[in-house]
Amino acid sequence: MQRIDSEDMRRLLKLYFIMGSVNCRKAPLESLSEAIEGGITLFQYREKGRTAFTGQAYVELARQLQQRCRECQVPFIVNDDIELAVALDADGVHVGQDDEPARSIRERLGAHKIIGVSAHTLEEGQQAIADGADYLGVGPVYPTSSKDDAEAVQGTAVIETLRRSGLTIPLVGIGGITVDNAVPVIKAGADGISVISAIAGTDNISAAVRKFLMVI
Ligand code: 3NM
Repeated sequence: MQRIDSEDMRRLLKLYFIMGSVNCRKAPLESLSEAIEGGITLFQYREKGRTAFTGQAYVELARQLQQRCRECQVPFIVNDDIELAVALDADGVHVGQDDEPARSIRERLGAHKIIGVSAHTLEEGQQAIADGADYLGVGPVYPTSSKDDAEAVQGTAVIETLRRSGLTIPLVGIGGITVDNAVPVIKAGADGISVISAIAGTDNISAAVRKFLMVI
C-alpha cells in the first residue's frame, strides 16, 4: 500500500480532535461518538496527564475508541506510543521532537500509515519533511492548559514562516484553539486545526464540532 496522498491528508486534518480520558467531561467513548456525529475528520488518542490510564485500562480504552472510529470511518491516530499503534494496527501515530524520527517509525509501521510530527520551528518542520512525515502539528498557537510541557506560545507566526518558506506539507495548528480564534490559524496557511479542550471540555460536543466546521 502507498503513502497517503497529501490532498487526502489535508482533508483529514480539517478538524482533528485529540482526546484521552483526562480531557473528558463525560465517558470517553460517548465524547468521541458525539464528536464524530458533529463531523470531526480525524481522531488522536492521547492518554496523558496525572490521572491518565495505564496498563490494561489504557489499551482497552484505545481499543474501544478505535472500534468506534472504524465503525464511522474516521482514521484513528495514536499519540507517541508506536508499540500500541502497531499492536492495534492503528491508522497512524503522532510524535513529538523527543520521539523516534519519522523515518524509522515508517519502517516499523509501513508505508501506508499516517505519521504526524510536532514542529515548533522552520528547521524542525524541514527535518520532519526530510524524514518522511505526512503532516506537521504546529503550536502552541495560543496558550493551552492541555499540555504541561508546551513550548512558548507562537501565535500564527511559525505557520506563516513555514508557508512563506515554500513548505507545502499538510499541517494543522494546535494549542488553545477555539471557535473564536480558529480563523486566523487557517488564514495563516494551516489546512486544519487540532483541538482538545474546546471540544472535549464542552457539554454539547457535537454542537461545538459543528460550530468549528462552520467557521473554518
Ligand atoms: N500539543 P487544547 S499544544 C497536544 O504545541 C498539544 O505541540 C501542543 O490542547 C503543541 O486544544 C497541545 O486544549 C494541547 O489547547 C492542545
